[in-house]
Amino acid sequence: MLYGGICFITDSRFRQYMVEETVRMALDAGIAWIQYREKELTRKEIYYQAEKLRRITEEYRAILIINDHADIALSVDAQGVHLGQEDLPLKEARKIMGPRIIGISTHNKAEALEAQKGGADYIGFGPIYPTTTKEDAHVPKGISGLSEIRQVINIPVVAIGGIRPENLEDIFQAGASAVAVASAILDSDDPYARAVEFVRIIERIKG
Ligand code: 3NM
Repeated sequence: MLYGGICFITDSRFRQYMVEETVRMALDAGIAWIQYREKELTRKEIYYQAEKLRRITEEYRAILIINDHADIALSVDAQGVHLGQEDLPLKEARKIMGPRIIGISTHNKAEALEAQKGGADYIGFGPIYPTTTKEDAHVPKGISGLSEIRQVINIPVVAIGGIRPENLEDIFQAGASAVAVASAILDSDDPYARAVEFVRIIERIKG
C-alpha cells in the first residue's frame, strides 16, 4: 500500500477553511500523505503556502507532494511533485527532482504506460467517478477502467476522482495502491470525522 493508502488533496474552493487548517485536520485524522494542489494563486503565493505546509507535514513526519511545480517542491524540500499531462515532461522533471517522488496524472492506457516507462514513481488514474474538482476532467473510467490499467501497470496506481468512503472496497479490490481524495473530505459537515472514516475503512481493507 502506498504511503498509508490515502492522499488528501487540498482544495481552496472550500473557502470556509484555511488550507493549512485542512491539512492539519487530515494529518490529525491519520492521513500521512498530502498533495498541495492550487490552481489560482500566483507562484509566489503558492511557494509561501507550500513552505507553511512543509513545516506542518514535517511535524507529523508526513509526505508532502506539490502539484504542478517542481521548482517549488524543491525549494520547500517537499518529498515530491505531481505532474499533469500538460506539465514539464517527466524526463525533464526527473533532472530537477533527482530521487524525489514524481507522480503523473494519467487518463488512459497510453498515458499510463508512458509514465511507467519514463520512470514515474506512481501514476494517478482517473477520474474513476464524476468529479467537479477538476474543471477539465475526462469521462469517468469506473472500476472496470481501473482494473484494465492495473493489468498493464506494475508501478503504484493511485485512484482519483469522486472517491467516497462507500467506493473504497471496490477500488482496492480492483487493485489500486492508494486513493487520492479532495471533496469527499471537505464537503462533509465534519471533515475530520470523514477523514477518520476513510482511514479506518482503508486500514480494515488493507489490514
Ligand atoms: N485529477 P475529488 S480527478 C485532481 O482524473 C483530480 O486526473 C483527476 O478530487 C484526474 O476527490 C481530480 O474532489 C479531482 O473528485 C479529485
